[in-house]
Amino acid sequence: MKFLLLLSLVGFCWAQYDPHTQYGRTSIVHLFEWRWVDIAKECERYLGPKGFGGVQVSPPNENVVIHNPSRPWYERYQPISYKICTRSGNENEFRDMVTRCNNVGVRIYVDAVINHMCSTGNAAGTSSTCGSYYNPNNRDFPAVPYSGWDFNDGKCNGGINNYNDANQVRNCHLLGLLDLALEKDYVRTTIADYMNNLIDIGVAGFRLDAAKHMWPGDIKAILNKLHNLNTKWFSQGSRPFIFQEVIDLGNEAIKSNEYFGNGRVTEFKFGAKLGTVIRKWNGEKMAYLKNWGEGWGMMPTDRALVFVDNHDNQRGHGAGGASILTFWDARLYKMAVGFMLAHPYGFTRVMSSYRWDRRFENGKDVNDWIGPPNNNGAIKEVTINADTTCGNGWVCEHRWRQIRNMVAFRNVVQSQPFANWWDNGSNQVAFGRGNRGFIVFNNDDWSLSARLQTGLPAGTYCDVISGDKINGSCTGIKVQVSGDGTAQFSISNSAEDPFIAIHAESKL
Ligand code: QV4
Ligand code: CA
Repeated sequence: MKFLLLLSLVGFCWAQYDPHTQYGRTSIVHLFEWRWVDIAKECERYLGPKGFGGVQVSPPNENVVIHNPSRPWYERYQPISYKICTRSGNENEFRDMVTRCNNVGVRIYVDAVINHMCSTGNAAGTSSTCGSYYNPNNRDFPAVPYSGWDFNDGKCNGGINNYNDANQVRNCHLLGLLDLALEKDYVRTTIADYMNNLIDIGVAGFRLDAAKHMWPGDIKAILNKLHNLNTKWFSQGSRPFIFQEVIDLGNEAIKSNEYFGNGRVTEFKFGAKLGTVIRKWNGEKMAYLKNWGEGWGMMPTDRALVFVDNHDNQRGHGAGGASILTFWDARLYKMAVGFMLAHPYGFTRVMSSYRWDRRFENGKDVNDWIGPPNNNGAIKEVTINADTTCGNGWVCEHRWRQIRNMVAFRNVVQSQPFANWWDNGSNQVAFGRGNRGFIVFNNDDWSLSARLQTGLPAGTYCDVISGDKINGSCTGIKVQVSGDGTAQFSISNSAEDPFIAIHAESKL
């Protein structure tokens, strides 16, 4: 009996770290600002067939409508109520998306904005995505309902001036956003009711927005109120997957590890450091990546949610600075995403963006606020071109051959150990994953030519970066692995994509 009890406890506490993706699916994609109807279609036509594990969706709850500037993406981080009613769609469309994605093995993770409501900068009224009335000045949100009692004004009614004062960071206004009193049971229950509605619909878990600004104990109290996942798609007793947005680059009072008890935590050092290495700034070189992961001062791999860029730092918000690689730096970006997906560290999230008219003044993009492609405020449909890329201004990085194929690579090498590291002491490196996969990078200004131990069985393999294995033949480079596991690699430094990846399922 004791063993069973232990098992259930381990199972219970373990689960917040488990994304509950279908077996063999190891990454999720952030379809930033997509409409629910488009996500449902993408699950069925692409994400399911291509082995994606799930989708992080933009906040589904009613938000403020900002007209100055005109409908910025960030209005969705200013809640008005917990009605599932935004520019991405209504509750029926949300339900339909969750059902259709789950039915093809693709999970849905909700961006939960539960630290705050809208900013004090908004005038009272009904300028909201579902028409609900609100008055930030007297903390009146009747569509929840929240009133003055439910906010932290008694503790702090100013901004966060000192990020080394944990009380300020948790109890004051992040960016002027009205801070909820999460120690109150009424507030905790109201938030849990919102999240439980989503859980009962069939979502697999949550991104907790601005988690650094919430006390870990308050988060835990809310999580303890959450239902188990819907047994229509998840096994009995499954707990919601939790990943908490905590930006910890090591220079503030608040540390990621304070949040480990609640679930996984976003590892922002990952993208910031990898961007610096791939850009070869500050004397960094890829040869130093031999001990990538905890060796670089990052959190334990089983607590980390990792990514190259996110919706904030791809446009200069949040953290990471100029080193962050994005789709705007396509060639280097593909290398960084390829490295992330091949390496065993962390649970991986791929970014999927929209283009906007960047305009730099004094080094800052003054158009960093621009929202998703739209027709007079209505988000545009994600159209799919004949070459499988996206139209209407959607970037669809997750559909780029190199990235899509590396998502599959990660699935094929799942649970295989990091192996057969090689480097030239500079920016030519290679490593494998057991006997299931191998990847080689040339980020030097000269060509790579080397015979390397791949760890793979003998045979002819299709390089999934330069092409695809289609009907048993390869549309790209072919790699011959000998009986001793070695293969000759040649990569020009001027190649379109100066890296090669092969794996057990790309064997011809
Ligand atoms: C302005 C002033 C404030 C003033 C306020 C008064 O800057 O000093 O008090 O007006 O009204 C937008 C504007 C911002 C404005 C604010 C409130 O950019 O200038 O404040 O609205 O009107 C996103 C955007 C923010 C945006 C916010 C709310 O990034 O620019 O603010 O949404 O619309 C820290 C946190 C981290 C956070 C990161 C951005 O630790 O948690 O900052 N990241 C998450 C999300 C992010 C989101 C929020 C948190 C807030 O990833 O997208 O901020 O929910 O690092
Ligand atoms: Ca707070």
